[in-house]
Amino acid sequence: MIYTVTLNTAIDRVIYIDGILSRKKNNKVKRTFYDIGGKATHVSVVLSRLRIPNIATGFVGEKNKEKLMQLLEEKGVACDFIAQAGCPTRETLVILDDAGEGSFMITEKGFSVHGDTLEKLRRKLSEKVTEGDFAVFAGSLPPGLDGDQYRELLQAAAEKGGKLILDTTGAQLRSAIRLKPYAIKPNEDEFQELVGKRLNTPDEYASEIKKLLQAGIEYVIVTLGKKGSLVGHGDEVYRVLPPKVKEVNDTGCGDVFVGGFVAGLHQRFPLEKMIRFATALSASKAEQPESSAFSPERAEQLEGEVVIRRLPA
Ligand code: TA6
Repeated sequence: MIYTVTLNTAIDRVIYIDGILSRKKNNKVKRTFYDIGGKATHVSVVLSRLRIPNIATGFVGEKNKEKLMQLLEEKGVACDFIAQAGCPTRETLVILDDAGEGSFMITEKGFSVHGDTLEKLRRKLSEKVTEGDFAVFAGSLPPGLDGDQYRELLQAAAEKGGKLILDTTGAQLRSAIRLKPYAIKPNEDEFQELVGKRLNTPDEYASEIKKLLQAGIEYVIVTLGKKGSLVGHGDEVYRVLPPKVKEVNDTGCGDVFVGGFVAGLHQRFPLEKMIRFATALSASKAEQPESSAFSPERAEQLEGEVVIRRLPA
């Protein structure tokens, strides 16, 4: 089974502005709608669409829980969240305008998780995640959850042989590294923060990625936004260039990449196929207006346009 764990779930409110978003002006809304927010939930959306069994878990605020559950249900996601009474799930504003330069994402902090809520999730992960399972932890931590508590949750998911796939940042990524996760997916800033230095060339990235591979992490993936990614596995690091697409909404592209990667692992794709699949799926996401939408059919057309080069060149 694949478990996706979103500790700070969200409901995205996507707002399309007529014209260019400007200060000191009445910016008119062209179109607005709600979508699934929170990063690991998006991984579940990808897996569910591809008919790969998975369970989305994590924390939700009881107050507006039904709204998020309904959105997830519409996308066929099986949910098993821990709800905390008296709290709302946070809302994320995703604002797009006609500039075509990407979204503005404005996130709330989310609700503070109580000790008993945390313990319920720890126990669930400890009981459910077993040998051969994947546990995908993605997104920010809610307020009140510290690095040690985060590590306890990871340990609970890994104690019976569950493989950890992490899309996280800062101190929690640093402390999680000690648990030798199966895969990590920082973006370029997060990766530079992790290794504690500025990296200027793909070869400089490759040499730091190799150190982490040698330390026992199976896959080290550094996403570079529109510029693609760097993928390290075994003794090799690859520079991956994505296909060119007309970007409509970039929010969630990284999440869809992780979804494609996990789907590839589940289907035991060879590395090159897995990279092409995840990259093309993520590119197909950028063409869609919603946060959680993508197109497997379009991805199939785009796979051949993904360029993969071994590093150092
Ligand atoms: O990657 C997009 C997204 O998953 C949005 O749907 C949004 O809710 C946000 O990221 C949450 O990110 P955070 O890092 O705050 O957990």
